[in-house]
Amino acid sequence: MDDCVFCKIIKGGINSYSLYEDDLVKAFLDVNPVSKGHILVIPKEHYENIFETPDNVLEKISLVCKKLSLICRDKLKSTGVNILNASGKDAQQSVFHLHYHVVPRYEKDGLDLWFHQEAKGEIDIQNVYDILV
Ligand code: DGP
Repeated sequence: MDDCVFCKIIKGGINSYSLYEDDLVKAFLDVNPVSKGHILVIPKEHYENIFETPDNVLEKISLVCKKLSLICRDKLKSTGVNILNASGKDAQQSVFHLHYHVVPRYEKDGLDLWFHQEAKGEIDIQNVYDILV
């Protein structure tokens, strides 16, 4: 993918603060950090989103997210972590190469990455369940 910024990072065409790399996965600091130690974990192959990504790659990404969360806890003294993925334009994905955000959290860090909207009362949970199973 010639125009993909993360493929360029993988190929070395764009510099990054690389923290981890193996045959499947690379991790580096996000260029626009929302917290101290905000990291992106990506597959080396170009997969657009979670729907396209093979299971073994997702498994590896998950393990790398944990490994880096522990490093942030130990070295940056973070006291929590949010691990976030946006898959699809309607989920607010902006770079269309799969990536997981590892966002270390700190006491009273002022960040708010959680749901606060009212539950949508019009959603019929039984009906949704019946469709899904
Ligand atoms: P998302 O909205 O989930 O698709 O997040 C994309 C993230 O990618 C955003 O936090 C900024 C980061 N990003 C975009 N371009 C670059 C880049 O060239 N280098 C690095 N390190 N991060 C980038």
